[in-house]
Amino acid sequence: MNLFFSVNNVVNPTALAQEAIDLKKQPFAHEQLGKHKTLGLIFLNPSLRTRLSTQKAALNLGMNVMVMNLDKEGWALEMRDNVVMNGTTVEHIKEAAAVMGQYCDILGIRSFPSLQDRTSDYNEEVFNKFITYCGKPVVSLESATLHPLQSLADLITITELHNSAKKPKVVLTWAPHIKPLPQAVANSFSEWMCAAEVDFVITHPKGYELHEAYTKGATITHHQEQALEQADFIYVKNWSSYHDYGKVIGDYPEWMLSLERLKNTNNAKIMHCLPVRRGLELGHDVLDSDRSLVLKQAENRIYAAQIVLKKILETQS
Ligand code: AN0
Ligand code: CP
Repeated sequence: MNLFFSVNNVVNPTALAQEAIDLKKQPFAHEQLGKHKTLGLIFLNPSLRTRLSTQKAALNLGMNVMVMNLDKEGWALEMRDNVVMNGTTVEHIKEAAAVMGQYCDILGIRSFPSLQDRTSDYNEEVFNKFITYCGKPVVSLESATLHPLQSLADLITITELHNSAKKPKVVLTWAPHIKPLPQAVANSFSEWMCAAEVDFVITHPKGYELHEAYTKGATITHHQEQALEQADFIYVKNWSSYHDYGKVIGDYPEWMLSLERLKNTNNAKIMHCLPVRRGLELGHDVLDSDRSLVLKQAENRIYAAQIVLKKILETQS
């Protein structure tokens, strides 16, 4: 593997999740693999889990890690080609990415969408420039459209907790938020679930339809109540509109889940990638109950990152 950007970079997502579960039992079994190898983690946006779990995963594999908050600590970057840089940008992505590629064996990059220019965001213009100019294997730490390490951790979590021979019913439900958030987590969870052995349902208010490239094979409904019936796992996430791009087109506070709203589910477990706004996106009662898997998901971010870094290191050695 030399790119981890989407589920399409993985031959068998179910098998990869299982390999991560095996790795979790012996996290230090491959600590020679990353010896004298350097991982660079480049952030253009904030992060808690991605930064720390990916760093820990690399340390478990014996790698060195360098972290750069490029948005705050780096020179202002120019992303456009062939412009006269007589404005506020100081350094071009061409040089910046190439330099970081010289210092690192693998690079991880977080770059959120603008939520202004849908074409640029969905063409992954920033992320693709990094790939082109750094010349090293790249792991997405969440790009404009996808968050594959999160989705792999989510698949690991569902695989660990599902305890019946029957396929689990997994529901992705839109949740309220006051700010426009990316579609990346929802797009990504959807494409991983469509590739996994689950019955997958997406529910959201009208106008919050995701780009259909990510939802092929999913059942999609505007009726949340109906979608939740007999659910085994419910994944809660807000996203802004794709069609009215980057807009919050309605508040829908009634879409927030509380324990009361879960009574027709199959004792469903509740998932969220975090960070979560309590009382707005998800009820305090749900987050504080044993139905919540949010901390397990966050823990599994380590093993998602570790199996991906292991695959890349194995390709290099
Ligand atoms: C980001 C998002 O929704 O994509 C990151 C989630 C991992 N969340 C926020 O900006 C609050
Ligand atoms: N879930 C997730 O990616 O969290 P961070 O934004 O804190 O990395």
